[in-house]
Amino acid sequence: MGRKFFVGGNWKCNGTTEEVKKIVTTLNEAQVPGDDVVEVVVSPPFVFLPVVKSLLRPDFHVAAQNCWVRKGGAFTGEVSAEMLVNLGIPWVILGHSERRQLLNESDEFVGDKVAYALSKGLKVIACIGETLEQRESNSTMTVVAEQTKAIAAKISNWDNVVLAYEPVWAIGTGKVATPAQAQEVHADLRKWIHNNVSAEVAASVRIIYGGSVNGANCKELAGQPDVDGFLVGGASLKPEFIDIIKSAT
Ligand code: G2H
Repeated sequence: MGRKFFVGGNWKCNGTTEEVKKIVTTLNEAQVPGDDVVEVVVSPPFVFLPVVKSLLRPDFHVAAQNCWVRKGGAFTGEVSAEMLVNLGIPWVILGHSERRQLLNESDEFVGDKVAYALSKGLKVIACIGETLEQRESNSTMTVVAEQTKAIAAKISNWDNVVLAYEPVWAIGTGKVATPAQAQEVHADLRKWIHNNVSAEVAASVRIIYGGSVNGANCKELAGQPDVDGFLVGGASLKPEFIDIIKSAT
C-alpha cells in the first residue's frame, strides 16, 4: 500500500479562543480530498486542545505539540502522554527544532520521548533537521541520521511514526527548501532507514517536509516522490492551509 499523504498544522504558541474557533470553522467548511487520500492533523497549544477536538470535523485529527518524557508526577509545567490519551488526543509532535534549540532537548531525550509516547498509544510526528551552519559544512545527512538514530535506538515499531524533516534555516524564515533539496534529504533519509532499520519501514514510513510551506510552494514540493506531506507552521493559521491540504492530489 502507498504512503497516505499527511498534512499537519503546527499552530505553535499562537491564538486566542476566538481565533482558534475561527480557524476550526474555516477547516470545517473546507472542501478537501477525503481521509482515504490525505490525513489532516492540527496541533493547537495545549490549552486549546479540548475545544478544538470538540469542534473539529471528525475526519481531521488533533495533535499536542509536546509531552513529558515519562509518566507524569512532580514535573511542574509538563503535560504527560497519559493525559493526552485521557483526553482522546491521538497525536503528538516531538523534537521540534524550536524545542531542541530553545529548550536544549537532546537527540537522546527526543528518542526517549518518542518511545514513551508510542508506548502509551500516541502517534508521533517526530521532527528532525539541520541548521544553516550544518548545511553549509555539508553535514546535513550526518545530523539528520544522528537524530533519526537516537529515535531508532529506542523503538522497534514505526507504524505510528511520521518523520518531519524540517531544516532549521527554513523554519518561519520564508526561505523554503527547493523541491530538489527536500527530495534529496528525504531520499537519503529513506535510504538510511532502509540500511539501518528495515526495508519495510523505509518503504512505509511517511517523511513529511516542514519549513515555510505555503499555498504557493506546496504543489511542487508535494510532487517529489519522497515527500509524503507537510508540517506547516505559519500558513496553517491561514485559509491557505486548505490549498496545502489539496496539494495531496
Ligand atoms: C516549521 C514549520 C512548522 P513554518 O517549524 O513546524 O513552521 O511553516 O512557519 O516554517
